[in-house]
Amino acid sequence: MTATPASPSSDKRVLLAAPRGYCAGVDRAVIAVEKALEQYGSPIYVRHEIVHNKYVVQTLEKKGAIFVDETAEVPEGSIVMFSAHGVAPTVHQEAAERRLATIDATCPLVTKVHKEAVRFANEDYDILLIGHEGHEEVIGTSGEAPDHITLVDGPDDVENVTVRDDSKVVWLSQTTLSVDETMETVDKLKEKFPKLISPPSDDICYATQNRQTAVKQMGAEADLVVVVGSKNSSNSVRLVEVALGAGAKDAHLVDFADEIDEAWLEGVSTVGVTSGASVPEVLVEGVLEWLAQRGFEDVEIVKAAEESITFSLPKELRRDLRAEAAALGENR
Ligand code: 0CJ
Ligand code: F3S
Repeated sequence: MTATPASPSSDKRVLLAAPRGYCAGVDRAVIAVEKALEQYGSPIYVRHEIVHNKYVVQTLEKKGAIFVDETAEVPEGSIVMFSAHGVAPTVHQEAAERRLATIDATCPLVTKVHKEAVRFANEDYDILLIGHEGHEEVIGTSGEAPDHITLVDGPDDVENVTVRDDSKVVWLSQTTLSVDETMETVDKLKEKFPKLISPPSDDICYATQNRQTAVKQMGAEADLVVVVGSKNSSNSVRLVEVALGAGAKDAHLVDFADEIDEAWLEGVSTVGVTSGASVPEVLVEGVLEWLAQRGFEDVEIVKAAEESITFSLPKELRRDLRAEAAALGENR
């Protein structure tokens, strides 16, 4: 009898980031659209993608949400919801002029930055807003104090920045930036404006920071990092950059498992997996299944932080849900 050699145990493994996926602001915004559809019926208009995720938008469209770019596209008298990224005050005015009922799903952590902008503008500071030009959140925050805010789009943009009075300058930022790149921008700004003051608390939110910390922890060990997220999702795109910066040999952003290229797996034994703050877990599960079918069945969690933060629903929605609950109680 000839002995069959034991098959070598697989060295293929997955490192799965924790935390990943939905943050408190996204969870609240997506539930707000679903609850609004239940409460008022379809259609509910949503100005801008509620969050930057293809699957979320497609799923809510099927349930009766209509996504528009501008408030002007919403029929007079309808309901419009504002996305998690926030809007400028002019958008609230336009909605009022069109007699629209509004539900504001702006993340409370974005609202916090808007309030900081208003406060520093009232004190006549020049505000250097670090962020990506054209991003919805930056447009909304800039709209709070357009005469006081100058956008700084990364370290290379610092040389172009001018201020009125360099003894009265503050920096603020978009919530979903790379922490390290933002600190590089701030250091350069401080060289140029030594009296520059910092925001009272972190503008880059807890969820952005934690997802970057987790991907950094796995980066050095990963031959490939798969980040689940959409191309227009700033925080998801940053995870790819952070993974590469932390030493991952390769990293890609995919919306769905079927976008993964088999060729990326050549010579790969460790695959890191994570997802942006706007990504439902079902999409990560799809990626894990796809990898398991190719021998990557072993999954180790790389845990960077515990998250327990939650936000209550937008106040307009809470008011109407409460009123309905009260009416139901009276009729019992
Ligand atoms: O701006 C936000 C309040 C973040 C929302 C969640 O992520 P996402 O992908 O919709 O938006 P970013 O492009 O800002 O990351
Ligand atoms: Fe808010 Fe941060 Fe999520 S700003 S929507 S908690 S990514």
